[in-house]
Amino acid sequence: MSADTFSKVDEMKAAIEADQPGDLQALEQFRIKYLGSKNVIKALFGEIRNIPNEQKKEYGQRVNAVKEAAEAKYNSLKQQLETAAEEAAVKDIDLTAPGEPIELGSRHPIAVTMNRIIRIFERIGFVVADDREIEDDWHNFTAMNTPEDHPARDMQDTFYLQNSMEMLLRTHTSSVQARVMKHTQPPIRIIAPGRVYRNETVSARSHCQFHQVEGLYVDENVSFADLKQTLLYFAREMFGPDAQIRLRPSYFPFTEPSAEMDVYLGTETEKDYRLTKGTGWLEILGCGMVDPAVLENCGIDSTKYTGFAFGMGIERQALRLYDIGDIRLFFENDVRFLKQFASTI
Ligand code: 2U9
Repeated sequence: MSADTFSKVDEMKAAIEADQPGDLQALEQFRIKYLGSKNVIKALFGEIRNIPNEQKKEYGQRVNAVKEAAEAKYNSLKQQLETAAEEAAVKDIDLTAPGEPIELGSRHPIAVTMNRIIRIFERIGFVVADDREIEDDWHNFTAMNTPEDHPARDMQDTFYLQNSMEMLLRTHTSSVQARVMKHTQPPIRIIAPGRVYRNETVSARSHCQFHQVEGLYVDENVSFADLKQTLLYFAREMFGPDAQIRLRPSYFPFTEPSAEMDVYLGTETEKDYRLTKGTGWLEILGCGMVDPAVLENCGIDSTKYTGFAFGMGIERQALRLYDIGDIRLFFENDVRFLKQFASTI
């Protein structure tokens, strides 16, 4: 009985030696058979209870040697076959073939328009400020002098985070400027470009997300004349050296006095006639002197400092610059649309 059992071990040993898996698939079958959780060597170990006590030790050692031989064979074949498979895979590669072409992208027309505006203000000393898009109610509304009952605070107009009227998607980048004022004393001369959100029905003319560039200048003796001259400079850089501007009185909670600025494009071309509804004047931004309450809210002494601020939407200017008919195209990421605006800025 025991001789018979010992010979089974020899047979297994011979079988393992004879087994020559030629590829990784066959090697996996080898692994399952000899080393897997239900492997055949386990049955040999099971036979140990039928072996006389004085032979148990030798039997155990021999079965162990079989197991080790299977493991060694598996490991060395694995390495050999993997190397062979890799070599076979690269053998057919034509190293002289040209690489896959990398598709070149182009700047988004909103980014191009925004960068143009940023460059213009950078030339006269404004520095870009950037901050979060998910804001708290204080920086977006309270600091900006927007009263509790102001319609902008309504859920109809602003996206609040679920279950919290404290956190929201910023409705303007003024919140960035409030944050800068809280940690910096004047002189402050910043522009805050970025994406903002309003709860509006999406149409060809308006969208629930859009981009703004806002500006802020706070120092001693900053006057409305400084505001007007800065904006005239901007209009001439953006629209050409002959550009004319006009300011119409307006109202914003965060500026006093406030105004809206129009640029004269004329009515000579059909496009300008259409854009300006026959008046020649195009409204491009809102502005005003920063309300002293806003300065105080952000820790700036309003008896010592004054400031001006302005804000403009980018989409409308980009629509005009590129003669695009529908604002939704800016947010659809259709490569056929975006490809048309190759630009380096
Ligand atoms: C601080 C104080 C005041 C920024 C300003 C406007 C006027 C304005 C609109 C233009 C089109 C928003 O994108 S739009 O819908 N903005 O008319 N924005 S004054 O006033 C500030 C900013 C920061 C600390």
